[in-house]
Amino acid sequence: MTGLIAVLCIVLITLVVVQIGKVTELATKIRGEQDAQEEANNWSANFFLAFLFIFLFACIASAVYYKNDMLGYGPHIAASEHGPTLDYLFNLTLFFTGIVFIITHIFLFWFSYKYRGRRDRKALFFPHDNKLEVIWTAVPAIVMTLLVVGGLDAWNEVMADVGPDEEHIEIEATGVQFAWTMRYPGPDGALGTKYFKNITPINALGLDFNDEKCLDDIISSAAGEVIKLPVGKKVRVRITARDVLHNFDIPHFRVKMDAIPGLPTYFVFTPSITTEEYRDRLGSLKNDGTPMYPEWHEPYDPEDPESKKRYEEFYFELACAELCGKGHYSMRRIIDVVSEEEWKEWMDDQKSFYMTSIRGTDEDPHKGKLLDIEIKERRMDFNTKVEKALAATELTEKIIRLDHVNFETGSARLTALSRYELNNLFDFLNKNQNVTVELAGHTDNVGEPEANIILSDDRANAVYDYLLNKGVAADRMTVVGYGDTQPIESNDTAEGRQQNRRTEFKILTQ
Ligand SMILES: [Cu+2]
Repeated sequence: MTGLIAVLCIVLITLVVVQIGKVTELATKIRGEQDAQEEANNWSANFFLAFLFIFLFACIASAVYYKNDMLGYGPHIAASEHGPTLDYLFNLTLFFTGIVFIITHIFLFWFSYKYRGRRDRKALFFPHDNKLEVIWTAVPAIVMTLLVVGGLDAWNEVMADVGPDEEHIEIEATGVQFAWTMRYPGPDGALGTKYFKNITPINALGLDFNDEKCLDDIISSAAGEVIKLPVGKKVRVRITARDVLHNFDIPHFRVKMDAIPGLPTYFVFTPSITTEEYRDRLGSLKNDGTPMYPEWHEPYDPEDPESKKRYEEFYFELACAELCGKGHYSMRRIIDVVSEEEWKEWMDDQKSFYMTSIRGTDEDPHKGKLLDIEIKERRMDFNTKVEKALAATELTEKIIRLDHVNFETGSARLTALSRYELNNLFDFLNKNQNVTVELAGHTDNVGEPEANIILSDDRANAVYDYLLNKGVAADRMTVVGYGDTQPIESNDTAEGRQQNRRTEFKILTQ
């Protein structure tokens, strides 16, 4: 029905237009062709003049009106060290093209007005003029050369890579439909290698875990996770893509670079303003106490007038500036620039991807082996425990559980990895020759109590034998098998029973 009405409307409008045309034609014949032509020319000329003023006014007015929303103007100063260079270049280009833009429009429309067709005037034209040709070729050429040379200079400065020994933080951004996966180097400060053939559903970047540098790398890919960066520190971002073309864009930093599958690119920049400082800028007040930028003082949530103000919720943004698919918009990530101390604290809290998602799984090439870092950690852990026990006065506090000493199921055979903890114990006894210890075995309550006593005794003896072989004097160690008589947790749950199956040592003298 609506379609039919629309068609009818179009037909009627066409009829009206045709009729008007016929009437005008008749009127022209009555008044004479030339008069009508001249009248039409006058109308057009006036419209051209009106357009000139309205158009130029609208251009300038809109620029003034939207000034505070444009990068480089109002509150939006560049938040990186190279940013002002680019802003300057943009403004310089805008200055020259702006002049040309205004002059060209004035000439175009003013001439159309002034030299409109008249019966008593004949058009004058130059077929050729060398002087004019030279002027309007040379002037743009000189201006263009200046802009291009300035631009190349800025390009070389902005795109310079870090020097061989220059201090910087190397991070990696991988564009995937539809998210940015960020990788931080972890405590070793170096990103590990990756290879696309290693990609699995869990190992989405294809990290090579045989490369030690990969083991502490931190990965952040969830859209809600904040990307933290330290202020005043040079950051080099390796930019890659896993599927299609993406574009790594942080407008406030004036950072923008294509992310190309198979061709890594990079961008080096130094954040120069913290998020907090930028918020202060957006929320700044005039001398009379009114907001400098009122739009930033509106509630962040338009539905809730009590919510925080927009400037208080401001974050820098990472976007994808390439139309990479229909979920393209969801690649937005927020960036928080903080002080170096705060950044270090935050980094310390981040967990390595390998340790949280790969360690111990079938994808782990180090499965069944202890990593150097784990050995070191366990040793530190052990040393803190013995120091505490040596300092303690209560006898119960002198008992130390050997968390990493394990036996094969139902037997008194030490597992291969137990030696690390036993070596820690040996080192301790070796260093503290006055210390004598009781080695104690415990079991859960599964099975016959007598059998448990025997098993725990055998297990404690296995530890005794290990230490004896290493050279600890026999008279410094006593062995006790407690069986299931001293549970530390309830035997009703699997976890409780696991806690109860344990090997301990007690410092008797020191
Ligand atoms: Cu994208």
